[in-house]
Amino acid sequence: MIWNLEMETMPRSRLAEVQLRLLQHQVRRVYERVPLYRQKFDDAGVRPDQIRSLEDLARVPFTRKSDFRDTYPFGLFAIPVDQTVRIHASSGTTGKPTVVGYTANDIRVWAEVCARSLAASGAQPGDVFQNAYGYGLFTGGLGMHYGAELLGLVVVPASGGNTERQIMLLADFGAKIIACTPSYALTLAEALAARGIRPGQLPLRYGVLGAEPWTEAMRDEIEEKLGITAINIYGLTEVMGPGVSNECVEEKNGAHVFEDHFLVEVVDPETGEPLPSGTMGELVFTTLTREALPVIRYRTGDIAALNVGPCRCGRTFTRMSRVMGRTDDMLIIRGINVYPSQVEAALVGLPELSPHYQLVVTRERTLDELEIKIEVSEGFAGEAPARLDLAARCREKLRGVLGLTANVTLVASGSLPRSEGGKLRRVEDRRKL
Ligand code: DLL
Repeated sequence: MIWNLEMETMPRSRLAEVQLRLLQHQVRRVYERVPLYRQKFDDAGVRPDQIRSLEDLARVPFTRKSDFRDTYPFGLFAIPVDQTVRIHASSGTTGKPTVVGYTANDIRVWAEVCARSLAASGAQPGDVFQNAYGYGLFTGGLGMHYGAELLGLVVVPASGGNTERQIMLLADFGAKIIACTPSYALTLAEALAARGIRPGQLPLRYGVLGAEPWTEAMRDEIEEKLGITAINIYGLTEVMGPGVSNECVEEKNGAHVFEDHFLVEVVDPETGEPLPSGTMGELVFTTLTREALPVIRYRTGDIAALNVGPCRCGRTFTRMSRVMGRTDDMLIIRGINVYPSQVEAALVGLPELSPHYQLVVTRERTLDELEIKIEVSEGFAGEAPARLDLAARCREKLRGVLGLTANVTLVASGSLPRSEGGKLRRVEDRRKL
């Protein structure tokens, strides 16, 4: 089902007109209201009135994750904080999170794109929808929640985790659609199998899966083991949350970007030059309608390609491929974004530790595990109880900053690999995706 027929199927020539009008307005607005944007524009010698075509956007400077950090917490807001109705946040590259705000209208737009996403995934008004994305600062839970209500679904706000309860709710309330990370969908599949529940025995038919990278092989496995159609949903906090793009159930071949709200480009990650449709590069988004926190040419770090060709479902919005990689060292562990530099930020100031650490990510069956190896400082001669206590303190501090529990292993001074001139690999990702 197409939720917004008029917008989602409009001719691309008309879409370009809509986008240009919104872009010009948005660029003027941020120039007037957000000091960081004014500075960037001035430095680049670009004036808002010089944006006369969509191509002119290429002259506008990029926004990066570091711009959020430098203006933490509310410096990128285009309105006073007291005019927002909600704040969300995601991991920053250091100890402080990336903060975003929403006006009442931003929440309406977000619900609209999430309703479109759910409808594109196979949901119909009246269906029971189990929302197993985390509720809280993470955008997944509340974003999908509002979209589902707008679409007219019966929402079960299960939030993340607690597999036992998820299964009880699936069986008793009879959800037809579930939203969660793809890795959690596999966890659920195995838990159901362990209880002797066969795929197809539950009313569950569709999964709206995202927030982390996954593959076609994973899709096949999830579809087979859960007996559902698995659909890819993409989004990021800086741009809105879930619902920036979503696959259609008809084709399952690329996620339609909701281009009347999010203008998408693909650029060469090295040079920043725009790349033609079909070429892999870094996704860059400009929000066209967001009021509280407009972002202009935000460099996502996500590597993907666009396909503007027509789609069997009738939507005219361009499709993005799966995210094939990252330009930075961000990891996604159990759906939570983790930067190695956060580890450093969490542990700074503990004299018993050296600044050398390593992250090892594994996947036990379907669940991600993070081990953090930390070298103790040269002089540290703590015996077993002192080591245990130190490890526990590290675990607590890391949990505060990362938002997830890691296994901490203290290792001897000098035992972790050192850089030999090149990039030091602080991360060993042993998951097979
Ligand atoms: O993960 C928003 C979201 C919630 C999307 C629920 C989908 C469903 P962040 O926590 O800010 O926001 O993480 C954004 O996650 O830049 C990608 O690297 C990655 N990501 C999100 N969706 C996908 C996906 C939410 N479908 C970051 N495939 C993004 C691959 C994804 N990577």
